[in-house]
Amino acid sequence: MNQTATAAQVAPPIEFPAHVTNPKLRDWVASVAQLTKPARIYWCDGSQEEYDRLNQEMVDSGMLIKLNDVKRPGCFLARSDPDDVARMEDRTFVCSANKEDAGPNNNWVAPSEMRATLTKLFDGCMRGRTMYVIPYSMGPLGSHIAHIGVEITDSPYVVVSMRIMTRIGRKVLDVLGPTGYFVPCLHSVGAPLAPGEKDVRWPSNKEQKYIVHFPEDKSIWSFGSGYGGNALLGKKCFALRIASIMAREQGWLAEHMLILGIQPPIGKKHYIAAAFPSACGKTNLAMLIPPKALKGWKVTTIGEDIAWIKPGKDGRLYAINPEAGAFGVAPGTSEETNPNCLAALRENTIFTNVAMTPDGDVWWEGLTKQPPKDLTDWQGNRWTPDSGKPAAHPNARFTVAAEQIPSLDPDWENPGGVPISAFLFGGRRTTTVPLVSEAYDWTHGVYMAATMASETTAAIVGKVGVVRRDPFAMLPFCGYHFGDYFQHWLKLGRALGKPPKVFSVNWFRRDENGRFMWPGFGENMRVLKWIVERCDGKAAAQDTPIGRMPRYEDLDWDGLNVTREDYEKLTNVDPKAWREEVKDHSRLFEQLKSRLPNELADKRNELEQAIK
Ligand code: SAT
Ligand code: MN
Repeated sequence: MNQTATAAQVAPPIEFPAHVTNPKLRDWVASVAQLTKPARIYWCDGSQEEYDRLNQEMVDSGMLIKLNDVKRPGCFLARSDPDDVARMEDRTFVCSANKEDAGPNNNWVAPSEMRATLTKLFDGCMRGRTMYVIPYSMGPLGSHIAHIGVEITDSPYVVVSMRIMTRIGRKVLDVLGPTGYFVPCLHSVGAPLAPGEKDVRWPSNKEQKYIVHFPEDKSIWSFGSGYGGNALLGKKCFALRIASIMAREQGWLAEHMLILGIQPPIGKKHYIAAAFPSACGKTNLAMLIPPKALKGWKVTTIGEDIAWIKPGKDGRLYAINPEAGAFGVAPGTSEETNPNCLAALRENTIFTNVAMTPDGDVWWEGLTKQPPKDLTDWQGNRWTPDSGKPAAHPNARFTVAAEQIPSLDPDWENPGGVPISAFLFGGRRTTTVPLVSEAYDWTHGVYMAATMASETTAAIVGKVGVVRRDPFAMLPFCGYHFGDYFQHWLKLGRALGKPPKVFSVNWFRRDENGRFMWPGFGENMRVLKWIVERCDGKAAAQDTPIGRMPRYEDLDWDGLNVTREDYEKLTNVDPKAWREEVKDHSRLFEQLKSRLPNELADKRNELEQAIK
C-alpha cells in the first residue's frame, strides 16, 4: 500500500496510544491512514462511555434516531440508503493466488489486479471522516477457539454495531500483545467529505462496492457499503470466509450454524448445531420455547448464526459462538414466533430499516396481526395500511447483545465450547424434502449437507424465492473451493471417535394450495425431541431411500393436531421429484468435478439406484 499512496496528500501524524504495542498493527494502521487520509484517527476502547458518545454523535448528525426512552430504552433506529440494504453476493470476491482454489462458488479476480483496483478506491476515501480502529475478538477472550481481528472503518454505525456483535477494545489489545496474530479488516463507506461538505444520512458509494478476501495473507477489504455483513467484517467476512480457510489449514470448522442446548426432563443435556441459509429462521430455532404439552423439555441458546467447532481430546466436537450479539431479521418476529427474541429487543437495541410508530416505537410486518394505522416507513415516509408496500424493509434487522436473550445458555461463554451431539441441515423447500431424515453415516451426512438447497430470501440482493443449491448453507460464505471443503468435512469426521449424528430438516413444505404443512416455530421441538432421543438410542426410525425417518408413532403429538394423513404428506418421498432432485445434485457435482471427493459421487450413485 505504501508505494501507491499519493505522497502529495500528507496524512495526519500518527500518534499511537502507549498500549498499542504490536508492531504489525502499528505498521498496518499507519499505512492505511496514509492511503485513506482521514481527518482524524480514533482508537476504540470499547467502553460504555464511548458507545454512548458515538450514538449521540450519530443522533446529532441524523444517522440515528433515538427511540422512545420509555417504550424502547437505549434503542436507536438507522435508515440505510435504499440501495444499501443487504449483502451483495455479486460484489463479494475471494482473491486467492490460484483461481481454482477459490472454486466456482466464489467470484475471483487475480490478487494483484484486485489490490490495484482497491488501492485506487481507498486512496483518500476517508477524507473529512474519522478513521476508527476497532480491535475485536471473535469468541471469548483468550479461548483457544477464539481469534482476534482489527477492523478499521470510517463508519461510527459499524463501531457501535461491532461493540454489540463482538468483544471490542482495550482488553483485546492486551490479549493481542506485541506478538499476537490478528486478521486485518479494512472498511470504508467510500464517501469522502470535501471541506465543509454536509454528510448524508447514510453515506455509501453508489457506483462502487467491493467485499474482498485475500486468503493468502488473510486480509479483508470492504468498500462502498455500510450495511450488515458487508461492513461488520467480524461476521461473514472473518468468522466465515476467512475463518473457513483457517479452519481447513488448522483442522477445525467455521460454520454458518446456530448452536442450541436441549435439556430433556430426565437424562443428559445435548447440544445441536444447525445450518440454514440467511433468513430461514435460525434465530427463531435458537431461541425456541417448547410447547407446553412437552413438559420438562428446555431449550437454551449458545449462538444464532455462526459456530466455530474444534475436535476435543475425547473424540467429540466442541463448539463456540464466535459472536457476542445477534444481527437478526426483524420482520416476522413476534410474541408468537419468538417471544425470547422480542424480550431481548426491549432495550439497548439498534434497529435498522424497521418502521417507526408516531410515539417513537418500532414496528415491522408480523410484529402484530393488525398493522398500526399510521407509521413512518423504513425510508422515513408516511405509511398507512393502504400504502401497498411493506413498512419495514423485508431485510430489516436488529442488533442486540447476546446477554439480553432470556434463553441464553449458562455455558455460552465457556472457552472450551460445548460438545455437539448432532448437526442439522435445513433449507426453505416448498416441495420434495421431508420434515426430517437422519443420515446413515458420516459420509451420507456430508452428502446430505453438500446437496442441500433453499429458496433465496431478502437477506441477499437479487431475486427472492429461487431454489438454489446451498451446500452446508455456506454458498455465500465458504472461502475456498467447495470440493476441498467437502473433503475437509469427510476427513475431519473420519478422525472423530464420536462423530455427531447428521439430520436433514425442512420446516417449509407446502401443500397443493400453497399452505405451510408444518406449524414450525415452537412445534419444531417435536422434531428436536426425536433427534435427541435418536442420539440417546431411545427413538425408533424406519429406513427410506433418502435416510432414516420417524414414523408417525415415533413423534410426540401431545397437544398438536397433525393427522397421520397430514404427516404422510409432510414426509412423503416422491420418487419422481427425487429423480429430479438427484439430477440437480449431479449438476452441482459437475461444477465441482475437479475437486469433488469420490465418496460423494458414489453416494449420489447409490441414491440414484435407491429411488429408482
Ligand atoms: O448481512 S448479514 O450477512 O450479516 C446477514 C445474513 O445474510 O445472514
Ligand atoms: Mn447468517
